[in-house]
Amino acid sequence: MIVHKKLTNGFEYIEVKNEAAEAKVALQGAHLFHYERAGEEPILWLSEASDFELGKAIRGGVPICWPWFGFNEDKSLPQHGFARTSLWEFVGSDEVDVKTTVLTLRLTHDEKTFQIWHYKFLLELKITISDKLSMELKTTNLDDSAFKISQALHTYFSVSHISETAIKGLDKKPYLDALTWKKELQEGDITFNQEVDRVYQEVDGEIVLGDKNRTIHIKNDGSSSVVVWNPWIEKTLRMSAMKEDAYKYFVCIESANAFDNARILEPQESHTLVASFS
Ligand code: TA6
Repeated sequence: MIVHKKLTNGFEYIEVKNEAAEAKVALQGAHLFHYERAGEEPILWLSEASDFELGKAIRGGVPICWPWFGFNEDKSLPQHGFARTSLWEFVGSDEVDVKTTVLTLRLTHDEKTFQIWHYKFLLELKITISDKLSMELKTTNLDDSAFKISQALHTYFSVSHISETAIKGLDKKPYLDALTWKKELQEGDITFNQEVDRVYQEVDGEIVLGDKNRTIHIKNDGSSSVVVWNPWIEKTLRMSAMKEDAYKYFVCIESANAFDNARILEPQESHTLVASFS
């Protein structure tokens, strides 16, 4: 079942239910903000304090950071780009079988995007909702000049408690610590007892997120960086749309091409970033 919903303030989203899972995707940002397998707790975290307002990014789910990840050199431009606050077009849906639904959304250049970024592009997102969730973000350069993109599927995973959370699969991987801007090497699993904001590089295999109740397997393709972020106590108090204890209940593991892994696309060239969670 696919239902197109609209809030009184004009905010629109698509609700999907099939025998394996349910999901909700906002047209603003093609932002998946709910995904739950039948009979299980939601996999994505969504802030109780999040706004569903045009022009403001939803806090939680899977914001799409594009065409840049993090800050732009021009500090007047929005952090993490404009895709997450732009209105996407809902292209269509395919109920492949009783347990699998595919949604397609797209964003292309217009006068608004030209004010922020001077290139012609097509950005397409395919979301497969089943007992596994998969997201494919395809960028096509429609311009006469090459352009550079960095990007992330900035997934907020819900966890039982951050102190019971461990991430496997990044042992011995180099990372840039975004708190100190130093290059470091991961030793063992990642656990949390303070703020963590790291961009892991040269990532190729599966990443496994475990907490007290469950294990989630994350596979990425077309991506060699993974961002791991939890704001901990102090930063949470300064974040928009987060309650003061929010940091306890999520961790971001982001399927990315960031910093050294930014991609240059020649005219007519495409690149696809894929993330899947099971
Ligand atoms: O991906 C980690 C990060 O870049 C952090 O530095 C943190 O600020 C976060 O993203 C959230 O950014 P936002 O713009 O959504 O507040």
